[in-house]
Amino acid sequence: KAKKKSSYEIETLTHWLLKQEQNGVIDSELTIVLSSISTACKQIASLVQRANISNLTGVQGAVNIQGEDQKKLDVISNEVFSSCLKSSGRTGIIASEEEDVPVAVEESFSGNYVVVFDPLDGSSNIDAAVSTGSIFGVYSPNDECLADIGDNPTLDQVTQRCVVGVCQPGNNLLAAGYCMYSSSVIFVITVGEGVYVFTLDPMYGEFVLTSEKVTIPRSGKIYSFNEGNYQMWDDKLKKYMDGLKDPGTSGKPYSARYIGSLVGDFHRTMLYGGIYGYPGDAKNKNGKLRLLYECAPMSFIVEQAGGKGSDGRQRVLDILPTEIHQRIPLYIGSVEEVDKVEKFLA
Ligand code: AHM
Ligand code: MG
Repeated sequence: KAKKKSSYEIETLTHWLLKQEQNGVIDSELTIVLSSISTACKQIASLVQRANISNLTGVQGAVNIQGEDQKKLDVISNEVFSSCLKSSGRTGIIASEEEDVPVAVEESFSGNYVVVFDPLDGSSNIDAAVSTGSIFGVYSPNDECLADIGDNPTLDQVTQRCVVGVCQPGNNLLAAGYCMYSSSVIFVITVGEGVYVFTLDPMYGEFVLTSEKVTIPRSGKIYSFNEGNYQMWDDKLKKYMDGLKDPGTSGKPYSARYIGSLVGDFHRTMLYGGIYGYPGDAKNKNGKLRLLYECAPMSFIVEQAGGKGSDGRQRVLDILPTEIHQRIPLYIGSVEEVDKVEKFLA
């Protein structure tokens, strides 16, 4: 007979991670890396929540390597993430959307894991207190990463080794997740055995398990694209989009939902079904989203939930990055919806 669960019984993220370790799904080093990521997310959640009060809205005045204005909170969140990971002592290389190149964690603290992250995605929403998020992925070091480069390598050699270490296909991801800063703070994670959702309990200050083995509906009539770019799209894509708005025999067109924050738009898509897309267009052939920090981790998560992530032609997780800030078109969500757009684009 199954033991009745007490209504006071909760499962925290820390407990869940330890259970994964006990079951041999992750090792103790990865447990520490993931736990330090969750600490960074808690810290960013509180910074985001108080941004207007502590004067952390607005731009920093700097432009990142990708030519984008950095917000004050982009810069601070990057520091929070980096320092949590460095002090975990289990990370060897970290690569961030906000840094020019991946960095090797100093010898004295370093471990082996390679962590890629976008510390504050969708930060254009911050000043209006609309949802944002952090996205992360964790890889094992590849052979190139561990290659001997002598006792006194130059900074260039170290950087080069980091770049090669980070440029792995999403297929190699050991863990990926995101944290959404919204009406509640939601931490979503996969270690390759399904998708688990935790909610930050403001009373306990802990992430508490709220859904396990989440699955995305096979289809869903919600689309999430920035249609402002429509005129710059390829004709095939325009045709697909026009079709979604055609009520057809069912009498109901698809609904449009677009926050402009990948984490929020993705989270809704995973729960309700449908499709999120950021296509390439006449101006930006590969769209906007980054393979390493955004597309690959999200594709790992969606596949773990039974969905699909594609660049329109191939599976995102099969793409080998050739440069760290590489962008790709992204179509992600319910299997049938992603299949449908692929058919149009073929
Ligand atoms: P960011 O990493 O600079 O914040 O940009 C990524 C964001 C995504 O969260 C979102 O899906 C997309 O950019 C929105 O772009 P657009 O404003 O072009 O629709
Ligand atoms: Mg981003």
